[in-house]
Amino acid sequence: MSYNLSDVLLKFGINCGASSYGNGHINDTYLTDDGKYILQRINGNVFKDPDGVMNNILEVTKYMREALKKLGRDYERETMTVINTVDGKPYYLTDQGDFFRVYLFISDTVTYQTVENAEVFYNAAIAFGNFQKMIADFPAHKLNETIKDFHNTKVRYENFKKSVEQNKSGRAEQVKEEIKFVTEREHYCDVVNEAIKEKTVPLRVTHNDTKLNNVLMDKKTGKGVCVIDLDTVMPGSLLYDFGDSLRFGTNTAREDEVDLSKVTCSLEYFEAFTKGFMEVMADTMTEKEIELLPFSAILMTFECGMRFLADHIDGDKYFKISRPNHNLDRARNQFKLVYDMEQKLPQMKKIVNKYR
Ligand code: ADP
Ligand code: GN1
Ligand code: MG
Repeated sequence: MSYNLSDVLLKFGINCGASSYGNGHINDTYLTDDGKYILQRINGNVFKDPDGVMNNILEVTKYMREALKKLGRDYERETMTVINTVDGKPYYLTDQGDFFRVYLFISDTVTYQTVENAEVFYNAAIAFGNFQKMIADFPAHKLNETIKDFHNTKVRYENFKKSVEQNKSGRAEQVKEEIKFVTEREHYCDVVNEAIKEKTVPLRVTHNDTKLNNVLMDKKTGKGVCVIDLDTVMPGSLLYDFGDSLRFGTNTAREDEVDLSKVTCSLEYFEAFTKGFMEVMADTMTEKEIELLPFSAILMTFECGMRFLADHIDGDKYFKISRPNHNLDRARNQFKLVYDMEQKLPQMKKIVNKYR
């Protein structure tokens, strides 16, 4: 569905055009021509409840704004600011059922699509750690579950098996090796679930999508400015945030690199992130959380690869693709990374122990 973006922006009282911006797999992001606002079309296939999503974002950003105000900090830079429509609503629902929202554009920042050096990743870890710390006491009951069982790996596994059984695209026969890679690792799926159940890993308010390009870094200082992409802020485990950052950031290649010899887990980057995250969070972490940090990197990479493979078998219904077999390439890439992390688990444990 294509929209006239100027018409959409008028709904927010903004008289301007806009063009594509950013690299997300789910939503469509645009920057207004005057450089002042970010416009986003939210993927209604993924986020079925616009009120639920926007309510979470409004509550969390309000909470952060108040905290930042008290600290005398720049709350228009360090948290997202939602711009209402002229009717006073936080989003605009189109006749086609899509919804758009607008944020203030946070200027003089950069986002990285890969880790360029260890310092970038260390700074990202501090930013994600601080975000987690800042919302630690946010009342979780105010949050809607915007995507049910988002990081429940067991449920993801069950859904994966359904995708294979249904085989909607007819592609399952061609990916037997990859399916086997997943089923051989079924035992991973319940490790964090069990720890949550037995309360050795506490439920916290977590971000749940801590890719490197979801933190804006200051152009001059390189330090984290603002954690963005708050659609999946929900109760979850700190292990999801830690693991997902490492999934993306320790990969020595892009997430969709097809030359798998380039895909390895950088222990240097693992250490940089661990150092930063532990500096901020170690004093609030339980023994079990610390113990599971290295495994969480494997788990989140495995889960993401399984989701890419399921979507390939479903016929590419969830993640945006820009070439044939894109989701299969992404899945193979993640599985190579899982394999490499499995080999490096002892070294990863040593690094965590160094910073505990
Ligand atoms: P997606 O859910 O599709 O990943 P994001 O919310 O992460 O969408 O936005 C995509 C990209 O747009 C980000 O990686 C970032 O570069 C940029 N971006 C998003 N919001 C802002 C903002 N308020 N200020 C500056 N840049 C932003
Ligand atoms: C999606 O929206 P984006 O590109 O930041 C996905 C994440 C995956 C990631 C893989 C809502 O993140 O869960 O880890 O792609 N977001 C959603 O790159 O499903
Ligand atoms: Mg994003």
